[in-house]
Amino acid sequence: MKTAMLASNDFVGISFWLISMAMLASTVFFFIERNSVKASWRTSITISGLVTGIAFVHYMYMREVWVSTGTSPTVYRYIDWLLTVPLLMIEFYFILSAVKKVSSGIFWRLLVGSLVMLIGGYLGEAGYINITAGFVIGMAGWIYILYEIFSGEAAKEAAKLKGPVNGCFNFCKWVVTLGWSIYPLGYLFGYMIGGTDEASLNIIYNLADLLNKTIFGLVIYQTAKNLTPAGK
Ligand SMILES: *C/C=C(C)/C=C/C=C(C)/C=C/C1=C(C)CCCC1(C)C
Repeated sequence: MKTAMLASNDFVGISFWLISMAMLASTVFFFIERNSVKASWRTSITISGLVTGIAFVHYMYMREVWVSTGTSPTVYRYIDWLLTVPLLMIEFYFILSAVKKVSSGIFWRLLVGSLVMLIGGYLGEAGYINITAGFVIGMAGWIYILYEIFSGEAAKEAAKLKGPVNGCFNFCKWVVTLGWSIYPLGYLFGYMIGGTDEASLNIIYNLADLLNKTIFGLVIYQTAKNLTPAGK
């Protein structure tokens, strides 16, 4: 039987602890640093802090579930995703609107696409709809947001920009493509074709979250900082 204390050989549990502290530290950092960047970038930094803050709270619960039961904290993960993923997606809108006027259609399409992706995945994982149907709906939502940032209006607006903002947009775009691909792969191997155990899946998800939430936010912060005049 498992105890409620972290065992020294429980590497999944240790990864939950490490990431929860990284999320806490990032949250404090983003909120404190928010005022050190130009006003037009502050919304983006606030959103980065909200993402890691929401993740921090969920990580506290997730690591508790893992350490005391040894099972995947799926419900907490999805609640976290439901809140943080749309926030991460609308960062693309705020990155663009920090430097130019862009249409709110970008904001709404990214928001709706990410919700379709998550609701499809959850309905499939929780057994409300067929597992494959959930995957297909989820993939459709993801492909839709990838379309928007690779070829849609957001992509066209970003292409007109040069320098650090364009670089930041592109970095974030590849995070959503490569870093995010880990989650549908986990769904595929975990529920549809088999091949992964819960322990490795959780370590992979935890490390992915570090890239997709913390490093994502740090790159936006770094860009904002670059564009803020010295001494501001
Ligand atoms: C911080 C948490 C993040 C960035 C979570 C992202 C989650 C996804 C990109 C999930 C995607 C899925 C699909 C594309 C299809 C199947 C179901 C999902 C929800 C696992």
